[in-house]
Amino acid sequence: MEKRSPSTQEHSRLKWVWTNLKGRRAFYGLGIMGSITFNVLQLTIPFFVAKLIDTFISGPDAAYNLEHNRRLFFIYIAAMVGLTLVRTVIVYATGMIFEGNSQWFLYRIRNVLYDKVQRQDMNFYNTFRTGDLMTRMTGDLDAVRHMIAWVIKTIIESVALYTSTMIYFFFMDSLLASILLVISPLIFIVILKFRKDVGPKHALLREKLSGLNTNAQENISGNRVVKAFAREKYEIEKFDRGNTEYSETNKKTALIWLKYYPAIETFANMMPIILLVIGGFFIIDGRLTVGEFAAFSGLIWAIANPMRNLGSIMNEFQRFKAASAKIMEIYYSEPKIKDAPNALDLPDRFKGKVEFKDVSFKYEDGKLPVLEHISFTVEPGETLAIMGETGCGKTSLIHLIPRFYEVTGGQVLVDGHDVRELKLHQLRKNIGLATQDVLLYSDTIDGNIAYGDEQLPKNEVVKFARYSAASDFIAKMPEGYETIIGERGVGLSGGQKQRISLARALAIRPSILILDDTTSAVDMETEKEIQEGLRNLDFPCTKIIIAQRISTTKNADKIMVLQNGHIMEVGTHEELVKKHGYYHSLVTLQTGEEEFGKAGEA
Ligand code: DGT
Ligand code: MG
Repeated sequence: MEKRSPSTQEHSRLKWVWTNLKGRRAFYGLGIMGSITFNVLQLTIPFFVAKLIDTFISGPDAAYNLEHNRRLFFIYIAAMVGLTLVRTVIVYATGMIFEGNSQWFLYRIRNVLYDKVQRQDMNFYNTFRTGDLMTRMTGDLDAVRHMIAWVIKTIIESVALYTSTMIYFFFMDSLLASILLVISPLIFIVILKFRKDVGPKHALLREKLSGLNTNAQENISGNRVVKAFAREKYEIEKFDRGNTEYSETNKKTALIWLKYYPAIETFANMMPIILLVIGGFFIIDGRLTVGEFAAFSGLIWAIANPMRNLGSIMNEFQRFKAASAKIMEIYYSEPKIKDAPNALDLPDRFKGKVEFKDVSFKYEDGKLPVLEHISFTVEPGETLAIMGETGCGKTSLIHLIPRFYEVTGGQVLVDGHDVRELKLHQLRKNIGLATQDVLLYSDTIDGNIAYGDEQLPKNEVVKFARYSAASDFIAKMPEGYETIIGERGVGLSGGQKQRISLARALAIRPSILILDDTTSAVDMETEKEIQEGLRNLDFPCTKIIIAQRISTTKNADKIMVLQNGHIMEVGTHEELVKKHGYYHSLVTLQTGEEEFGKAGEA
């Protein structure tokens, strides 16, 4: 899109607006027709005033007409009043149509954008910052709405008014009209220069706003870090700097118009002067009647004002251009990870076999591979524990199972099928994942646990809370399961949040349960309780558990130790202890010599 010429880009932007007005185009067209009509009707009063003057005041038969043609006089007056009333009704209706349509468009696009954002893959979220996405869905959308509600309407009004007035002028006196017309190209040259100046400023302004929003968003959601480090003053100053820059850029953008404004104003003001001088001579020559002169001067604003409007139209158009580019980027974005055209339709519940075949993986924006040549199999119902030092690739590995990222080599198979052949929705519905960073919604505890299955009855919610050793602390909360969790889980301890997130993962009765360090923040006693719960689930389930504690992993069917993206050791607790490798040293470290001795003998 970047490579296209500016004019084609604008063309496709407007086309995009038009495409999305589908279903409302006729209505929008009606608004446009209304705009044209009421602007042509602006000619009513000057037209009839000219008629009245020439027929009853200054024309050669004025005295006669005043005596014998009274009826005509009243017809003219009635026509003036009647058409003015009609015009008022059309103005009102047109305003309603444009406003209604723009709100309708806004509603529609906002939904599409939200839908697009929701369906994006992880890489998208790594690329776009939340504050920027929010700007797109609010400020940028409003700029587009303004285009539909105001800019297009004003352009049509200006063109209709200018053209109809000019045609009327040509009918009255083509020479005078031509002289007035000569000014117009000059104004256009100035406006085109203005456009060149102001365009980049709007793009910059939009970036600054997005930066400001991102800063605010990150600070609000990370307020506890700010407080912990007592960095409020620093953050306020940082925001103030951004705010000042934004405000300065805004001012500079507004000042650009002031640079061009005097030229436009001079040209626009020349019109009445030209009319006065040349029109005056024409009346003296008898070329122009007094009534016609009155019509010219009563309508001179109708050709000067559209020119004055060009500045703000151009300004708003450039704002639209910057904003719509940002919106269209999301609008046309497609997740890279999506269903294959011939994706398999498996039975709703998977068996839960997970297999990695020589898997390698590298993040799109990363330089080095994170995983290399990983092969293992977990049979349905088995438990695999994954261990390894921080940063060795554990989280990256498990994220390949629900296909959050695409492997760069090898295959990830679930129930014997490459995950790329499965329907994403089906695959993910079968996986219960408790992520390393717990994010709970500002909803009740009940609502959080039942997130994956809204129909879950209350007693089931309690059961899953019991599995994850959360039922006791929930029961002690003031409103039990109806307690509303604050944003990002304010009001709950880390271990409590982890347990609710575990209950949430269990509540969909997944055939594959993946826990990423989910019990790291709970005490040993509770951990034991959770282990017990996980062993006694009332549904079959393959478990893949990332943990650092031997107590969590030792009962697993298989323990896999990763190092630097490679499998270093794999086996049961007993096998690995005998191996005297990394796992062995972990056991020594965590359970002490004595315990290790016992384990070693077993
Ligand atoms: P942990 O949770 O601290 O125990 O560490 P792991 O084992 O879960 O590590 P993991 O898989 O999060 O990260 C492995 C490597 O990949 C590490 O060098 C950081 C890098 N990495 C993680 N996430 C991203 C990402 O979104 N983009 C890029 N470029 N690199 C990432
Ligand atoms: Mg991790």
